[in-house]
Amino acid sequence: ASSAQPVDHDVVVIGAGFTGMYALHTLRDLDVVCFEAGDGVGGTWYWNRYPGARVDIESMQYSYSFDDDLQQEWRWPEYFSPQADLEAYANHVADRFGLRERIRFSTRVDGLRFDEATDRWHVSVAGGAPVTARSVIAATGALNARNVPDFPGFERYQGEWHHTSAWPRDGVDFTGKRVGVIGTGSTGIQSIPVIAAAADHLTVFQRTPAYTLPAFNRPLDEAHEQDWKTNYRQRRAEMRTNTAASYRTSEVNHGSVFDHTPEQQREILEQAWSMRNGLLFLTTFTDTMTSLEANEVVAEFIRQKIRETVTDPVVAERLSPRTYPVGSKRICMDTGYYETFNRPNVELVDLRETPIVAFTEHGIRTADRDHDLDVVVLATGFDGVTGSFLRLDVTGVDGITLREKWQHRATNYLGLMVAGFPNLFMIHGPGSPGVLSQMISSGEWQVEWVTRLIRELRERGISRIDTTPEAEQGWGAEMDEMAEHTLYQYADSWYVGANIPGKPRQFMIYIGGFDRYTSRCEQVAQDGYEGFVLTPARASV
Ligand code: NA7
Repeated sequence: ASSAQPVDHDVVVIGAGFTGMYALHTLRDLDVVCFEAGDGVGGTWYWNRYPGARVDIESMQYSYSFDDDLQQEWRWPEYFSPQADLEAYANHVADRFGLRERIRFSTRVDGLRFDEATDRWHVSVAGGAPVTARSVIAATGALNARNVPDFPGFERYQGEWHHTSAWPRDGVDFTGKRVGVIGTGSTGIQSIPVIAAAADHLTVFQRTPAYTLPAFNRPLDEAHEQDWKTNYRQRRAEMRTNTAASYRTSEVNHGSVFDHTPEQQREILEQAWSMRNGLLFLTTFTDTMTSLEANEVVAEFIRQKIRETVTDPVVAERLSPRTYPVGSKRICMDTGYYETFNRPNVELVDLRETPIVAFTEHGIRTADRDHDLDVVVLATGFDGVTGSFLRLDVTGVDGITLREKWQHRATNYLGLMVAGFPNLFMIHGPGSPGVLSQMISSGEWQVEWVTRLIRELRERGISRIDTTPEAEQGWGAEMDEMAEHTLYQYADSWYVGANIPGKPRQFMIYIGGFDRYTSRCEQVAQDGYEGFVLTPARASV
């Protein structure tokens, strides 16, 4: 064969994280190749190896459900797994199901172009030969494109710096060092206590305080493990039919906040506080995420906890979120976060009072003074939900790029496809429940829906599936309608793209619940893929 002719595959999977690996497994009888930018599997749990990185959903449920032997045999050492255990699990799955030979590691996809003559995607990769494929599954992750803010003078800084999602494999030695952490989202909140314990001095640069709950992490006890293993079948089934694809360990729905006296509210919230589940904490009362007054009761409960924990009242007040409802930014789960601010070597800088003016050669200059720092840690998050897809540099029908198409809004249908980009399926993309669900289970579900469709198209001789602008409009209206009735729109979070300068503001996540989402998608499939246009393959010449 001529070397100019790219090798053709049935499917290209982009990303060997949890959903990409499952797509490979599900399509094991087809010709599938997976491109992975990292040199190992695990995706989010490969990249985010910063100190204290840990999942905030219990591991017995934040794991694959597709293979009963796997879930019976695998042992999670801790209730909430640290990054290393999740990465080890990903490696075990890759070996156990023979996925590795179809993954090309250290290979970043840097271009996708749809060829309308052949109904195939041309996939180009950095430093490698391009390939073609009928379908592409972009399993690139909702939190993958890292955000390195454009700080004035950043290039002048002579010290060491790391973004938390590009952490050196061998770690960073903080001994005897003056360290600065910028960012107090989930990542900052997990890393700050660990860095504080290792560093000589830690300065935390906080722009917006977060609401965080104690994780109460501990080694997984055998009784709890056995309880799960005995009941896995039924619990997994239950998870597939609830709002967050996650298992409720106890009855948490107590009606409206205002059905209760202040004493009762406090008692119920105390119980929910110790439940170790942030997503479910927000559903303790039915109106926490729909009424500002109800939300304030829950928010004030957390502020009271901060005041009880942090000894300096000025610091406690700075740590207390007041500008947005609890839950409208991702709620965090921490291990000793507020306690860390009682340490003598930890200092909190409130960037609302004293903003960062610039980086200097030796550190960070805020409005009031210079902070000399040996190491700066950027816990500044991601260009969430859309960033990883845009980075692929996608060109669809009529030469329209995804960047152009999404300039004003990340339109899509069912969170799975974008009109004008046929045969390209997104997992955890905008319009899907993604980060408001337990993502391994909701990812499994999306992969199953997509791979079933890919098979069906093959059997029916369909070479092209696309959605329509009308279908996108309908889905967009449905998304907006649902978001309007919630408090999520009130925070400048990555949920709405507000953390990235110039990004269009839009609530990107399907908020109607995982259960409603899955029944909508099932209905669409049953109705012969309503909202999609299926084109049969042209007779070959
Ligand atoms: P997040 O939650 O987006 O947090 C990023 C943090 O960095 C947040 O506190 C930001 O403050 C701060 N930030 C971002 N840019 C700047 C600049 N320019 N100056 C100062 N501070 C800044 O990212 P994470 O990695 O913590 O968590 C991402 C998700 O991973 C999380 O939600 C979980 O689902 C898992 P801001 O709030 O924007 O004022």
